[in-house]
Amino acid sequence: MIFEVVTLFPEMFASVTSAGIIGKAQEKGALQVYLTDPRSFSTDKHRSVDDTPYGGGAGMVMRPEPLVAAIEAVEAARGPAHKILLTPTGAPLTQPAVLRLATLPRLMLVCGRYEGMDERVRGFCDEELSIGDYVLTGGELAAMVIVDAVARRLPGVLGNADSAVDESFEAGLLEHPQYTRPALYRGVGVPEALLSGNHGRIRRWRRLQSLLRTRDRRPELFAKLTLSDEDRALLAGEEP
Ligand code: 21W
Repeated sequence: MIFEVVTLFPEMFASVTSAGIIGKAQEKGALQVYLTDPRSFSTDKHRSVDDTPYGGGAGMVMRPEPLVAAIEAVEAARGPAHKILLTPTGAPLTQPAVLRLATLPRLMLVCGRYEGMDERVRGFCDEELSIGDYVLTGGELAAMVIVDAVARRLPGVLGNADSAVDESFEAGLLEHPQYTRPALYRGVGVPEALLSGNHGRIRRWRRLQSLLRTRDRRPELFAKLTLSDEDRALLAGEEP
């Protein structure tokens, strides 16, 4: 997978590209991240990338020309990409969207700064994504979230032990609780089922914990689940 990031702050991406699992995956050749600064495509003498908004008001708006020139130069140099505009008004990122993006050969992540970007840039992108309902200072952290979430779904990025871990989240459930040693920590023990050595009992305990957590903490996810007969029996056994 090739990630193309268009950003005024390419140095922000060092943390993603040089550290941890994603850094390793890049060294192994499982993914590549190219960074392109639209400021290099600004043609005025001050290399400006923003301007005041038509109609007035506070703040600055990113000019369309340097951004679109950067998008076009990236595709001319390395080939067509699926182009994602990062914007607070985009569709919220979900794990199904992450899985869909992980099937594509080349993703372009177009980041804005200032108070937003000229509306006409939208027409040059294939979709618009947000990472949630809170306000960031730019699209860079959102782009890094997408690189991280998509990269860990690529073959050869995670070890086999890790790759099954989010199956329950991808099935619309929250994870069950986990414990490691010591068996007694500051007066708090480990649930007896996990110490039982009975694999069937452990699996049922974990399934029930996932169901209960989802029901209590994320009722909107729980409402979307199709419960199996076993799920209903587990929940019925739990409740008086
Ligand atoms: C913050 C851009 C506020 C635009 C009238 C019209 C990308 C982001 C961003 C930013 C505004 C994402 C205005 C979750 C985010 C991002 C910077 C609004 C004022 N007035 N996901 N527009 N949250 N944020 N501009 O902030 O670019 S994905």
